[in-house]
Amino acid sequence: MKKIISKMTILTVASTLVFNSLSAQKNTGKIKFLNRPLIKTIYTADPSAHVFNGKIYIYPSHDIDAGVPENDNGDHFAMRDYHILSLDHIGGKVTDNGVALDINNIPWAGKQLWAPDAAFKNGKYFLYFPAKNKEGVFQIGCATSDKPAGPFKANPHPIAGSYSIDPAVFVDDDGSAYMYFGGIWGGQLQRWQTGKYEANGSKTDLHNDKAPAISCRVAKLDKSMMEIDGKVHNALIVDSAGHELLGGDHDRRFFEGSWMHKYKGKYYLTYSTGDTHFLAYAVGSSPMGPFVYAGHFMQPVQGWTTHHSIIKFNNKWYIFYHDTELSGKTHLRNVKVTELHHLDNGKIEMINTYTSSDK
Ligand code: FUB
Repeated sequence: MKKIISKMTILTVASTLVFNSLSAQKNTGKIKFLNRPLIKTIYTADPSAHVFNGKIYIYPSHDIDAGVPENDNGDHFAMRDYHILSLDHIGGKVTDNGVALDINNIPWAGKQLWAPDAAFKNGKYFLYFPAKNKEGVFQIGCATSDKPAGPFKANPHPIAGSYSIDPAVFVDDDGSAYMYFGGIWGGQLQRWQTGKYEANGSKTDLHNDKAPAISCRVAKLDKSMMEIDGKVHNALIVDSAGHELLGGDHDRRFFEGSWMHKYKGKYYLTYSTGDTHFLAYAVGSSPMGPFVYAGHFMQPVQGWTTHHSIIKFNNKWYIFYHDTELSGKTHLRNVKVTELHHLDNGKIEMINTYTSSDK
């Protein structure tokens, strides 16, 4: 127990030091944010971006101050609806397309509409979203529309076999669709280790240092795009020797917020390391994994952690992410975008979301 507490203390102190040093640098005017918020009229987070009909659509969480006290489980992230943003090109005007889906119109959902994603197939748009059901257990729902910005109509039940949070749907070149999902701690993934929800299961999975880290889940979607086809698998992240990353490997292990993109025939699984605040990536030859850990590609942002997506638009790659520039509060975030660079050796260039004003 002592060991756990001291480890947590070290982690907390380390992240506080990073945060404080960034704040100090900001206060002295030495560094600036690399990018400005894409929209300032509402708080937005967890931006899942897609290119539909030549336009960029962003499917974010819509952060609100719901008056729920902050706690360890993230109950203060009490979002109630989704707004979809759109823009014609990077740097162009960002449109808030209004409410696309409200929690009152999701029959099974109780609370907390967290990070969504979207996909398009056979003339239909699909919105995938996590919410706590009426029993307080996160599951993933699907809603459909004939327009990319909605409004979306929710299916009456969550996707059978889905659980936890942060769905990211990837449609491969052959039309096969895969859903990556899961997040530990407040996202409850650690409570699904037996295949059933263990209400009294581990709170975080941050203390099983010697066991393989709980990994992101991946499942193939069926032709309807609204159901899982077959089994849910672990998207294994291994080191260069083929060993699964361990729970105590906080700098590299999966925590939440996965995304998939394909580059030069390889599958790049990108994700947040959570309590150590990095974005990391692992590369595989199949969308189901395993994925070999390849490094970090984004430094910590202002806020507790970030959540991202990656798209190719007009032959350039972009990453959408969030920080807390507008509010300074962890639950009131704002989405941003910056260019992402793939290097010739298959690596992704590191992004620092702060920039020196001297540059
Ligand atoms: O927005 C709520 C949660 O915070 C998301 O589901 C996580 O990825 C984190 O960004």
